[in-house]
Amino acid sequence: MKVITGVVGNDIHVVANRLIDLSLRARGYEVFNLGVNTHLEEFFDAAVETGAEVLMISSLNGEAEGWGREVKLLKSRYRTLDDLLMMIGGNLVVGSGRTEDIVARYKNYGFDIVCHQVDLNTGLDMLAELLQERGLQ
Ligand code: B12
Repeated sequence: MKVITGVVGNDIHVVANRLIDLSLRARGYEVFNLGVNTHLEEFFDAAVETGAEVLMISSLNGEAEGWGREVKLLKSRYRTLDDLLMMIGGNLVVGSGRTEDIVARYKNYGFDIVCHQVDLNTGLDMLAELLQERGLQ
């Protein structure tokens, strides 16, 4: 199972990105890590190029809030990405907010799994569960 990962926008927090890379590999995924400072289009380009099944985005400084709004529009330009499982985690707003509201907002942007301030292993368990539900693992 191929996974694209990276940190969206002008976000340089790299530690979680390294942990995500290592943890995904330890769980047997094939990882394409785009690193920090990655723009949304670059994630979709990489998904097309690699044929990845999962896109796992991090945002630590919270700026994903701004990028999130563009997900549906951008994704609709890539006809081959209809089945791409979209996941996002980290600190998903600047400042604070109610987790239920934040999760609902990002689901509306088009993400299948939203992990606002959820630890990595819990998030990876959620991914495994959804892949199993969809008969992909
Ligand atoms: C180290 C650090 C920095 C370093 C980064 C060094 C580097 N190259 O990585 C420096 C000093 C450069 C920095 C800069 C800034 N930072 Co900073 N930084 C931190 C700090 C102290 C630790 C981050 C870290 O590495 N944690 C360790 C990792 C392992 O934990 P984590 O990042 O939380 O990730 C865990 C989970 O979130 C989860 N996770 C992450 N991504 C994903 C994705 C998925 C799919 C899943 C399931 C889980 C998941 O997994 C990880 C392990 O469980 C945090 C505060 C904190 N205590 O968290 C602030 C923090 C992230 N920074 C913050 C801010 C605001 C900034 C600056 C904007 C400050 C400024 N005014 O300049 C700049 C941003 C610059 C930029 N362009 O992005 C804020 C963000 C606030 C927000 N979202 O509202 C924080 C939360 C501090 C705060 N409380 O205000 N920062």
